Amino acid sequence: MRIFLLLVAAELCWAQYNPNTKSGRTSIVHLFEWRWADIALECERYLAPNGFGGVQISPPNENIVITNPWRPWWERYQPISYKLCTRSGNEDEFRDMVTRCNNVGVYIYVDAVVNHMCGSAGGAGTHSTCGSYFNAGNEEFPAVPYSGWDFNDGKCKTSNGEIQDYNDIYQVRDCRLVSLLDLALEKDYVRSKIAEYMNHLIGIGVAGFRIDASKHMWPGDMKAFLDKLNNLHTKWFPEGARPFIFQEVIDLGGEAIKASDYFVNGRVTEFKYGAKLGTVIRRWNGEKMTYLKNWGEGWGFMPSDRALVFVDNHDNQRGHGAGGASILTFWDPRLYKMAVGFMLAHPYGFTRVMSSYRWSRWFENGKDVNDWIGPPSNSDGSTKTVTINPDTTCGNDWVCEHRWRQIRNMVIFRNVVDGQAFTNWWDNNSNQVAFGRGNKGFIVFNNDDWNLSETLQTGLPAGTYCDVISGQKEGNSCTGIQIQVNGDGRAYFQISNSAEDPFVAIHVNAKL
Ligand code: QV4
Ligand code: CA
Repeated sequence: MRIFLLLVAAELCWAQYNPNTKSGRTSIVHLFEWRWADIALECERYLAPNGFGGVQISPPNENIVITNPWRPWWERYQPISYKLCTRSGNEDEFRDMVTRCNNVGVYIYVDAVVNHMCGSAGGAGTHSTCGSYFNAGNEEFPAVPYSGWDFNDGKCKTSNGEIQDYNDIYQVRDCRLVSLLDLALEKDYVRSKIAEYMNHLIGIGVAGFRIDASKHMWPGDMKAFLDKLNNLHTKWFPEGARPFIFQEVIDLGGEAIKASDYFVNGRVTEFKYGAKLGTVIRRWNGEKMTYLKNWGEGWGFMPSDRALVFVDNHDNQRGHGAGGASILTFWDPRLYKMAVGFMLAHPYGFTRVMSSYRWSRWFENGKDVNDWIGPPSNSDGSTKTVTINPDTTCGNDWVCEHRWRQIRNMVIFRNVVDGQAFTNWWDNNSNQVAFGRGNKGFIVFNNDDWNLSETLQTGLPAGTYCDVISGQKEGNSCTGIQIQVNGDGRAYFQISNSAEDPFVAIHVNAKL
């Protein structure tokens, strides 16, 4: 009995920090702006067979339609109601996606935009993705319904009602973020409406939430609506399972609001991770890969079991949000693959892979003036489907980083080494480094301007392994480089600094 109670207690403690992914699946992918119908197919044809644990989706609730500029991606961060009706699809398509993904063990994580509704200059009318009437000037959203009483106007003390100073925690929580009408989350009515929306999603079968703009909500107000959430659907999840919560709080240090203020509610996005890793891989500011030896808490990051980590996200890959110029994205594919490879090999944090679309960047004075461009779309504004080319890459300008061989194979690597210690670190005091994960996997990087040629202790059993970066194991052979691990666990590695991908990764499931 006592042991049983202890187990129950352990389970409950883990609660909202537990991603709820199927055992042995350790990463999720953000399918930014994808249609629900395409996500359902992707779960079945690609994500499940390749060991992805879940999908972060774009906000599923009704949003304002913006035509100047033409249908920017960011219109989806301006809610009009909690009806499931967007460019990604309607409620039927949403339900079909959740059911089909869940049935193959790939779970859905919803981007919940609950700090605010649309911008103050949003106008009045039915220019919304489901045609619901609203009046931004009067703060009327009858499809929820919210009215003027449900917003923070009285509470905000700045001259124009906007956040002006990020060091004033009252402004950041009670004033408007870029004019977005700020909900009065201290009201039980507002909390209940938000919980009702989230419980509707839980009832359909989602596994958790990214909570947008968490920095702009009081942790206690968030706790109040999170405490109203139901347990997950028992068709797919264990009895008593709690929704996974990860809060978007950008804390690069130096602000009054800290990521740790939010640990009570769930995990938090660790924005230092991608900003620093980009700096190291780019070798800016005298950084070198040798310094990654104590990556993680050693770099001043939050505790690993509170962190949601990523190399780039939908904001900072186009200059929104935070992180700055160091952020690596698909636009720098060679360095990007190394960064994502490092992230997926390293035990720190719960990992999210980004999957983007291409847009025509246009820099003026160092800023991309096309950072607003929405997903690949038809002339009527509808989002284009994700087509799949014969070589498994995506068409219609969908980048599908998660389908790049190097990234997909590292998602599998992370699953294989799950739970194994960080071991056998080696470095050349510059930008050649290597490390293992117990006796399951080993990875070697050469980010220097000269060749790497080393015999290293891998910790792996003797045998012939397929490098999963230059190729992989197919049948009983390797499509890329082979690595011979000797009886003493040592293996010889040779990586040219001009290799297409200057890193090598081996694991026990890719052994001949
Ligand atoms: C503009 C001016 C205002 C002015 C207003 C008048 O900036 O000062 O009062 O016009 O109409 C868009 C426009 C923005 C515009 C605003 C309101 O870009 O110029 O205001 O709409 O019309 C995304 C985009 C934003 C976009 C927003 C809403 O990034 O550019 O604003 O969606 O459409 C901080 C936060 C963090 C946030 C990050 C971007 O702490 O929480 O900024 N990140 C999340 C999301 C992000 C999203 C939001 C929050 C808002 O990841 O994608 O913003 O939901 O760091
Ligand atoms: Ca707020």
